[in-house]
Amino acid sequence: MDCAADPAGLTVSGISRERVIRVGRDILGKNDRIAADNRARFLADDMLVFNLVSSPGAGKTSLLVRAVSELKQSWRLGVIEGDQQTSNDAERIRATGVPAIQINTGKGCHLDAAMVSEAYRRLPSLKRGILFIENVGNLVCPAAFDLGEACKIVVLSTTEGEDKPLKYPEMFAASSLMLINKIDLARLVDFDLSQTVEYARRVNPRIEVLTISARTGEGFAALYAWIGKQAADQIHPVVGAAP
Ligand SMILES: Nc1nc2c(ncn2[C@@H]2O[C@H](COP(=O)(O)OP(=O)(O)OP(=O)(O)O)[C@@H](O)[C@H]2O)c(=O)[nH]1
Ligand SMILES: [Mg+2]
Ligand SMILES: [Zn+2]
Repeated sequence: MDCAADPAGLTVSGISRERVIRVGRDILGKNDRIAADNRARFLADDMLVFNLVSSPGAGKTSLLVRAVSELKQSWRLGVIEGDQQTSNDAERIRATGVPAIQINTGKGCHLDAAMVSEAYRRLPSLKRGILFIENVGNLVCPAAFDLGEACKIVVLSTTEGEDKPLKYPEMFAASSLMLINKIDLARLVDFDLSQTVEYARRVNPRIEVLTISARTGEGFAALYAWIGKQAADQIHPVVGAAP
């Protein structure tokens, strides 16, 4: 059993359902304790931390490359990248001059709080800055693993179809912001924006929504304003006002 995100829903042949549930709960309980430690650490360091989640290829790294290139003028930034294999994504971030730590989860399908704790220790001091965590591309179990973040941002691209919030409700229910990426392709794929927003609000009435294109930069000013709003209560910009 690799992923214990929903122990009540798991079955493993040869092992009683009760034991599967108990093991799953133990894993999540341990994760929650480490996540609480991470959260305390981030608070002590005045850090604003976002956990980016999506299906593979929705555009998390592309939007982060654009965002950190622009936000680095005003904020101390760091990125933790999670993938099963390769350090491609961390290298894409480092090319912007922003520090990035790659975590390879191997057979694992999500980041957990212990992995983030270890990676955060390896980053340079980011006090009063912003840490972006790019989770493994997976719309299922990253929803259940708290990393100590301020909030989750779910990225949904226009090419994935409108019904993803209904099919993977846990992720959309756990997220504060839905970024609809690849809006430059919306017309090409007959993407129905209002239908997607309606589905997302059905599982999470409070979810905020922004449309962006990591390719063209459309919508990024609004994204930076949203980040600035989150930061206003928690931390102070390193240089001048938040963008
Ligand atoms: N047209 C278009 N393509 C995009 C956009 N954002 C990302 N892409 C493309 O989508 C593909 C996947 O982008 P990534 O940024 O690697 O996606 P990801 O979510 O980081 O992928 P994983 O880390 O593998 O889960 C790449 O070919 C990008 O060039 C966008 O806004 N518009
Ligand atoms: Mg990526
Ligand atoms: Zn998993």
